[in-house]
Amino acid sequence: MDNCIFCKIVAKQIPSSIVYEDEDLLAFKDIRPAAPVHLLVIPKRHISTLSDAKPEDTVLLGKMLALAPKLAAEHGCAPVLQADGSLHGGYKTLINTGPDGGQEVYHLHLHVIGGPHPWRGQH
Ligand code: DGP
Repeated sequence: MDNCIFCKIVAKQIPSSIVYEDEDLLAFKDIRPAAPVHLLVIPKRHISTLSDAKPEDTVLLGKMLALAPKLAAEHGCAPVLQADGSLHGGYKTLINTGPDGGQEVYHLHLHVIGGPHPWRGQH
């Protein structure tokens, strides 16, 4: 899509810190990180919002979600069981949808946010 910043990132027309790429997906670092790890997972094909995804996009949506734990592990924020039985680490996955959902960029993206951050302990 012509005026979409994330389509331009997919096309490598503007720079980004890419952490993962395959034929369907791209993942890169958020330019305004809300936490030590803040990645965005996007479909390469333009889908404006989660509400624009079609039933035939179900596998693609599943791929996006399944990539989150892999990226979290690679970036050191997967939950890890400690020797004392406590669980440390972890990350948040988030899709903002539409104005009331806080969506700024209208190309579907999944936030993967890890490390201590202001939302810790909140819903
Ligand atoms: P959202 O509110 O869910 O639409 O979040 C959009 C996110 O995209 C926001 O956290 C900042 C990030 N972002 C916006 N423009 C760029 C960009 O040009 N490059 C990168 N890497 N991230 C961007």
